[in-house]
Amino acid sequence: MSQHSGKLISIEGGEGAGKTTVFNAIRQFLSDAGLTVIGTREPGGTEVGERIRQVLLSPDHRIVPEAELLLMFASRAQLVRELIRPALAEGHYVLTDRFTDASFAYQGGGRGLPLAQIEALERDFVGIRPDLTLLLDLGVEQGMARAHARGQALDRIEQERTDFFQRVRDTYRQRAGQEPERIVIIDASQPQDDVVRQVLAALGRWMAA
Ligand code: T5A
Repeated sequence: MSQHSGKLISIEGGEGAGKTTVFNAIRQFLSDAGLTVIGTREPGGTEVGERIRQVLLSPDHRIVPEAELLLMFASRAQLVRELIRPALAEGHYVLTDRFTDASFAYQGGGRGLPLAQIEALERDFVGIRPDLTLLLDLGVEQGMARAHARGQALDRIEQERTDFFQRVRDTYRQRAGQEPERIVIIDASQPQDDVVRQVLAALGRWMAA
């Protein structure tokens, strides 16, 4: 994976894990420290990527797992070249709501696509991994209850079954076990303020290291 002077931080987790609050808190924390932070999300983050996101999440489409994987990577390839690489080259912080770990968890763990295919796409079309990943870990039932409590219609992926989300969670946790230096597990079942406190403490430790 290539070198750069900026830092890429990703937030990951299952459905309803609370990424939105954590995203805003990290962004504020880094800005308060005088750093330039560019926030983005996946799938999406660019004009093309946001169009791809609409296709991916619309409940109106039936998308086969292979097409889903390639669309996630199409959005990511656009984001990396258009926004992430230039920002990192300028020495900025990039904060993203999801990145390639989500493809390993959802398309690999959830859909059962071969790991080697996802690794090849990552190597050939992404070429960077986050410097730090905060994994908001939450039981599947609790996450879905929160997603339902939002009162909005569920998107195409949120309509999946419990066993799909259990495999997603298991894959995220496995990856954290394999890369403990990069992926920090945060207990997202706690009250929101405690989750944010734990995230900012982990971020502060990482920045001081
Ligand atoms: N995807 C994505 C793939 O399959 N492969 C990929 O490669 C990529 C990049 C879109 C979907 O695409 C999939 C994963 C997703 O299914 P998304 O936009 O990140 O990804 O959408 P979601 O994960 O669906 O986002 P959610 O909005 O469901 O999750 P969040 O952001 O984690 O949840 P948030 O912050 O909105 O919180 C949900 C609710 O819970 C409450 C909040 O107030 C909110 O109402 N809440 C809490 N309640 C109690 N205690 C806490 N600690 C709480 N934290 C939040």
